[in-house]
This record gives sequence, structure tokens and C-alpha cells, in this order.
Amino acid sequence: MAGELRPIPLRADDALLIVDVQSDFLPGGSLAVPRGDEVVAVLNGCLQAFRQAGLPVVATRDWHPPDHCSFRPQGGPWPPHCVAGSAGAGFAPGLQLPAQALVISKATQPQSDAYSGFEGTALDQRLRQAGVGRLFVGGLATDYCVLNTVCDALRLGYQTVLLLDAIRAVDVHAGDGERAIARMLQLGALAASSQHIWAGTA
Ligand code: VGL
Ligand code: ZN
Repeated sequence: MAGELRPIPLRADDALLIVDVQSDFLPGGSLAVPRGDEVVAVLNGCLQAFRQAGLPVVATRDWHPPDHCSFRPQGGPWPPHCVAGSAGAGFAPGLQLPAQALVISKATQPQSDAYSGFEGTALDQRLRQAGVGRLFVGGLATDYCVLNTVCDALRLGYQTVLLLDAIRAVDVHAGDGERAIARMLQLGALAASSQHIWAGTA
């Protein structure tokens, strides 16, 4: 993929979208994503480039009530995780989110889950208000919330750059992460490495 090797100059309509980089999804957390902690340093590099370019940053977070339908005691598939206001729901320690970052909480109601940051939130509206046309996406987990967020972004007409070094998969079934990446690229996401983001003007 030659496109991965070219530097990508940031544009005035770019935003960085960080998906669910929360303590419960890191090793030691209640729904740990293998090597999930490795995205923090990579995303900090991206945050620096976006800060330098004066471009917006959005962070989504899973923000569940204690009796959320996705939790095993309620018959859902997951161990309880990211309960609103709990330590595990906090952004990863070390993630250098700017004070002005837009935080989008999702899946906040007991009876419905939402893997996409666009589902049941004002994310699309807020991005349009800010004149955002292209999204650089990283975070957790590749095969759930990153996949669903990227699919919605593409459907809603955003150019979408998937930062391959800034995502990690749960891999409930071996290969889930790789299949999710293939699906996102097939739908039109562009693959890139955080190293190719260039904060200079085009
Ligand atoms: C996620 C499973 C359950 C995610 C959220 O952020 O990818 N995965 N809730
Ligand atoms: Zn969840």
C-alpha cells in the first residue's frame, strides 16, 4: 500500500478522533485489550501534531450505567466496564488530551449499547459545526468501537484515515482485528501510520 508511505500533511478541515482510550480497556482493566496501552504513546505523538497545527481533538468514551445491558450480570457479552464516573472509565493515565478536547460519552443508557461514537450522540453535529471533513482515527478496540465508529464516519461522508499503529483489537476470535481493518479499508478508509502525519501546512 504505497499510500501508507507518503507523508500526510494536515489540512484545515482535519480532526483527531480518539476512540475509548480508557483504563478498563488497558491491561489490568476489566475488559483489557491486549497491548491496548501501546496506543497511548502513539496517540500522544498525534496529539502533538494536531496541537501544533491548531486542529481539533475529539475523544469518545464508553460511559455505561452500573446495570448496563452489555454486562454479563444483565445477560450481555462483556464483563462490567467503563461505569460512568468510575476509575476504570477514566481516560488512560498518560494520554495527553488537551483541555479543549471535545469529550463524547456514549452508551449511557441501561437498555442500549453503542459501539460507534456517532450512535446516539451529537458527534456528527459537532464535527459539522467545526467544519471537519476528514478524521484521523485511533484507539480501542479495533474490532468493536473503532470499527463501528469508522463505518459510521464513512457513511456520513467523512474522509477517514485509520491510524494502524494507534489501534489494538480485543480478538475474541483470532483474526477479528485483521478482518475489521480489511473491512474498514474496503469501505474506503485510508490506512496510515501516525508517523506519516505532518503538521506543516500543505
Ligand atoms: C468496546 C466492547 C464493549 C470498545 C466497548 O470500546 O471497543 N468494546 N464496549
Ligand atoms: Zn462498552
